[in-house]
Amino acid sequence: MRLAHSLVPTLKETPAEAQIASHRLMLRSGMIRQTSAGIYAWLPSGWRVLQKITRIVREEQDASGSQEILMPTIQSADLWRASGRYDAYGPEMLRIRDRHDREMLYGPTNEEMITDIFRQSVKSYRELPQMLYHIQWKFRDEVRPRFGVMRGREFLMKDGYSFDLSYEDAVVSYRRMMLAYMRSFQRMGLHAIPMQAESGPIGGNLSHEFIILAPTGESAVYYDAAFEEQDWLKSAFDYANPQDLESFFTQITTPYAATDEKHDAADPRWAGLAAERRREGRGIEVGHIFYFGKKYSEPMGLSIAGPDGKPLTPFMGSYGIGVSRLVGAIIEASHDDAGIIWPDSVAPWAAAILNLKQGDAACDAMCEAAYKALGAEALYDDRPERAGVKFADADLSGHPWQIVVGPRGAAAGRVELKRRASGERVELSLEDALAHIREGGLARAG
Ligand code: P5A
Repeated sequence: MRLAHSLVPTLKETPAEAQIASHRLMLRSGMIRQTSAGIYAWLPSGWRVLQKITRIVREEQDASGSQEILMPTIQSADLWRASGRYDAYGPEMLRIRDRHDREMLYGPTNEEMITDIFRQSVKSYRELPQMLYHIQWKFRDEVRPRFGVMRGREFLMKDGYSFDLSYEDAVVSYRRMMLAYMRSFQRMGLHAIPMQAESGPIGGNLSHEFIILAPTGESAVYYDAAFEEQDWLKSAFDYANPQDLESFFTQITTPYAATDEKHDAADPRWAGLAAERRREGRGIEVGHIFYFGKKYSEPMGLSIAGPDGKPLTPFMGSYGIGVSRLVGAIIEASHDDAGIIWPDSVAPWAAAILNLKQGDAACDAMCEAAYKALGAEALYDDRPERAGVKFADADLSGHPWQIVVGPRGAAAGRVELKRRASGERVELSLEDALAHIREGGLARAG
């Protein structure tokens, strides 16, 4: 993308309303703009990050065997009456009336809707197990929307739902999702910890939150130091193998980790832990999974024919990832005083090309060549701005690589390549710079 004619409205000043780094940096780097309290428009760079996160989530969901669908944002109140949650959900639900005075709502989650779709179409035990997901906007009229996209009113969620014939099978589905979640977060450069959690308004008795440690996180958390040391994904686990899933689940849930609502100082795994291995901190909840058995399938009359012809009520679970919240969480985990430091996998563009002297024939030619070679993964800063402004904006926006083209270097056929994360810079030919970006490291530069 050429920056001169793009909507990337960076700000020099720190917006007064932003209390935490990610919110500040998202506003300052022009990723989002608030349109109402807790409701945001995603501008080009923010939207690109959101799409990259979405793509990772989708790839891991598909790999785990979950089927992608798309359900509407608007739901009928009747569905929620059938499950008994319509009144229980309270003022967080945005209730709407259509022109026929029918009660509708903007979905805060989709357990009822998916159960309804399932009960209309699935009739036999032979069709189970199944797992379905969608990536769709949700609305929760939060009392205190804050921290930008971290606690918005409208936000993007990946929500998945599992249907199984028995409790044992449902546990396998739950573990499969836990593995898919850990792989997704790892690909985004995040270190997530699955913690025993309360199930709240979703219900059920087995629940884990996926927490990214950050001092600005909203949840207080307690965990074993093992989570700072071990790479739980170092062995290969196969989604299709229940023993693999069990072994993964056992390894990752054996050390103690709990959010404050579930924290139990008397739990032997905590009480018996050496003081220097106990960790207390704060974290951001980027995902939450639930097993709730027949909580929705029973009251909503989801019944299928079992092997003996008798009706059978499926055991269900639901699985959520805060896709838009992740944008903020990744920034909380990866920034410095100058701005964002994007992990390569979710950066809006792999590289920024900084033309330090717009109009200089050698600079322009070299920048155009770089832009052509990198295609959609490049942001070309072709604005008629001073070099200092371009440097500051590139650091603020966090592009993993910067290709800096100045008149002296360009005349000699050289560019400067900067790695945002380490600050390392080297001068080399454009070809070598492009090769380093493609190979993903300055380490091999020589
Ligand atoms: C699981 C999927 C559910 O809603 N039903 C379908 C279950 N779980 S949850 O924990 O309530 O939400 C899932 C994830 O969504 C993110 N999230 C939010 N993100 C931004 N702003 C909000 N107001 C917000 N509320 C929830 C969290 O990451 C949460 O883990």
